[in-house]
Amino acid sequence: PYAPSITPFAVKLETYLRMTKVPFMNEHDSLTNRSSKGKLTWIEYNGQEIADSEFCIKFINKTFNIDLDKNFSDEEIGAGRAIQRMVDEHLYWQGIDVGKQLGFSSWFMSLGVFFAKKQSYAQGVGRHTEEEVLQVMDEDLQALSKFLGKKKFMLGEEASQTDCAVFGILSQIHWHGCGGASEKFYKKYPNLSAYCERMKAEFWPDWDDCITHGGTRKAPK
Ligand SMILES: N[C@@H](CCC(=O)N[C@@H](CS)C(=O)NCC(=O)O)C(=O)O
Repeated sequence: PYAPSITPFAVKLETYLRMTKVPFMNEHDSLTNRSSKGKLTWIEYNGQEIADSEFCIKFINKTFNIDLDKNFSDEEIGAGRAIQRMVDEHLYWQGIDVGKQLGFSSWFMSLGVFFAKKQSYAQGVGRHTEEEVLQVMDEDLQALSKFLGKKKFMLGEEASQTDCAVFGILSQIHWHGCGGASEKFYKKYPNLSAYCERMKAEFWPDWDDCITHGGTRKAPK
């Protein structure tokens, strides 16, 4: 891979840890070592396991007394939450479904092929035609692009929790689009790719050490 993980939720969570400067150590065994909810990406703190990226973030906030929302208005916080839900619970599934249809040439690569078929059917997106899936994916990307506009981060000049979820998902299209349909749509929104590069520069200065360059080497970190 060309991003540190092929799961957007891992990129999201690690970006949050980096943003909040909470020390952490990665274990790259989540394909076999799942959370209590049976999904990838979870944390362990002093023997306590927390599943699901959003519950992990809540736990981190409470444990380390972190409040990244404090400088944002209620309206911004509300919009940020809606965007986080859109990318985690909606745009993600379009990616999974495109993965199912296009196999390795899409942003979720092998993961899409392994998990996608049954799950996306159960979720509902798997019942849409390919054209419909691509259309709603494009609409989500357009919404992100319009909301971001010329701002540095999703909610303004300061990065927020919302940016972690957005970057998690966009990192998969930006670095793992592999010429698939999602990449074609994504290219219509240059402010989103500038945003990805900005997030990478700000929170992942060691990015190159965290990736395997398409599986051609072991990531040094
Ligand atoms: N809501 C969860 C979603 C996690 C998730 O869907 N992870 C996917 C990988 S991207 C997974 O584990 N899929 C495998 C499965 O469902 O069996 C979170 O935010 O952590």
